[in-house]
Amino acid sequence: MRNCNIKLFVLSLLVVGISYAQEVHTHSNGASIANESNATSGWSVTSAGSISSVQDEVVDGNFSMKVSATSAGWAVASYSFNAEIGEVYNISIYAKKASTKTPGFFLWEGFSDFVSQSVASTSWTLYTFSVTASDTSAIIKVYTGNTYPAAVGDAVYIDSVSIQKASSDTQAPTAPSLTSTGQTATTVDLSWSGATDNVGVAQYKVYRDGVLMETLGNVTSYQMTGLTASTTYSFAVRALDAAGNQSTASNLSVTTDSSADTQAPTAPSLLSGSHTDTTIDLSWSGATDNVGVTGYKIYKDGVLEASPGNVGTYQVIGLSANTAYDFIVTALDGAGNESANSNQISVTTDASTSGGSVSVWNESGGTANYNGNVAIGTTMVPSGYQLAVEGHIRTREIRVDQDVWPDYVFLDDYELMSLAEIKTYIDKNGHLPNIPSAKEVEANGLDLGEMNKLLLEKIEELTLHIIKLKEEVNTLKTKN
Ligand SMILES: [Ca+2]
Ligand SMILES: [Ca+2]
Ligand SMILES: [Ca+2]
Repeated sequence: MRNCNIKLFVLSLLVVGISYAQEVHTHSNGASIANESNATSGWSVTSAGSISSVQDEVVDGNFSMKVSATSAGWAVASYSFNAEIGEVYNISIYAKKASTKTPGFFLWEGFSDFVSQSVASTSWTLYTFSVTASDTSAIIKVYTGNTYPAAVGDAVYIDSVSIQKASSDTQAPTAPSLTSTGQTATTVDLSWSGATDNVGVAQYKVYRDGVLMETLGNVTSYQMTGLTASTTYSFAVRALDAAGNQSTASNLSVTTDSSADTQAPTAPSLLSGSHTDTTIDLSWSGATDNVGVTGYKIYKDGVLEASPGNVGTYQVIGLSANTAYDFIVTALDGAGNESANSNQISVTTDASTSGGSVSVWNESGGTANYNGNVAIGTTMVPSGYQLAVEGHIRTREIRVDQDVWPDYVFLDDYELMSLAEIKTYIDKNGHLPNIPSAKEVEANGLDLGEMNKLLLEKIEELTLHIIKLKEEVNTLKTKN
């Protein structure tokens, strides 16, 4: 046991020792990961700028370094190191921009394959370079902005600078953790995380059943395509650093989906909308499918009524008025799988809008009204009338509005026919003057209001004649 603890202690010393022994960035300053200090030693800056050790923004340790532009011109911080021509160096630097300008790693010297990188984020980001030395003096540079001249206040932070000769990195990354985020009949989505390296993970290799399928950059997901349905595959991913050291493989078995879709959609939820005497509007929602709903079936009273496509509404037509119908809807997928039944709803059509049923009446304030003509016991209403009854009417009172009443008989200028004239008229026509004949009444019926007016007219005329006769009788008595 004691022996074991000693071995572990020695091993941990060895690991730490190897990690930092490879560092070429050996100066003690705020950006050093090996021997950090509150200093900027090893770094120089152009006359237009300044470099300082700061504590307000730190990604590693207690200090970082801030490069700021203090006057017009390029503000550039540089770090030089002795390089071996032809050697590959893995360089990693955390950086974040500290002004509106876009700082970056531009115009490094002494490398044959340097590619610049901008620092576009205000969050700490790790920038990695794998560059080949072409000179014994190599210089890495940080610019406070990408436009000339530098504006006063342009600034960038850097921290945790690592420069390592690739050939000296013998420490492999840790293995990533591999998961599957989904699959179809022919694809599997792979995702991984957690791989770390003393210098930096640079690549991932993806294997299928032990065969290398793809070498990827520093990404964390991959979709494996061209697979066979209902088949179990063994996938593996390894992390690599820039020196080519490979982590152990993380393995994962995934079985692809069946090619035949045998899973029916879920049942939709059915609602009724507006309806008339011959139509009912149905609507439904909520059906889902593992592949996709492609259509619906509508059943009316248990019989298939229609098979619309992938819609959510349907108008059932050609229905009978004032009739109840039951409806059910099912969902279909592209493979023809049919869902369970939706809820059943019962809808009654409106009463007919043609043929004089109650639905043509409107009710307002307890009074039903109708704008057309009404025929009772017959099918027609004569022109000029609005109500016709073929039969008897029994009631307690009928009141007939009258615009003219025969008071005119008693006016001075009323031309009262003499009894002789009346006799002549009766002898000739067989009825009183101004009174309809039996033939006219038989043909046109009797106008109650008009007839009462005429009868009163005749009574008034008769009264005048009686008064006149009385006067004549009195005159004759006097003479005798
Ligand atoms: Ca630091
Ligand atoms: Ca490594
Ligand atoms: Ca399905």
